[in-house]
Amino acid sequence: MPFSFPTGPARTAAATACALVLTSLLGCSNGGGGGGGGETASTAGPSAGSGTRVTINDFKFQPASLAVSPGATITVVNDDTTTHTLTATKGGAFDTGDIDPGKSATFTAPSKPGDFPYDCTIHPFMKGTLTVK
Ligand SMILES: [Cu+2]
Repeated sequence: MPFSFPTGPARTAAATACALVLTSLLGCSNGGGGGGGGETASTAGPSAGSGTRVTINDFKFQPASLAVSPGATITVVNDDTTTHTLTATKGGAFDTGDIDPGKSATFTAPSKPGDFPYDCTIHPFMKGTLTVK
């Protein structure tokens, strides 16, 4: 019995301190997380959307020039009626391999900044440039 008396208030104080710490932690993580999340979302937003997508149509890469972040995943959609590839012209930096009509493929952008010209190995006149920045 005598033990519960000192422990009670001590506990309450501890709980209050905990609650305060939790509140400030939550406040911190909410602010930081919100800001960070916003930045991540705004970076990933365009990346996940049209920004990291190349569509092949009428023997053309669209857009022909694309700027992405290092290591970004790029989706290549073959909207044409024949098989195409999207292949880096130097160093084998990336290569989707054959993409059948109506299919899509993904590749990973190089991790170092620079301009990476690419073409279609089946139709070498098809050209584009991937800029990593
Ligand atoms: Cu082609």
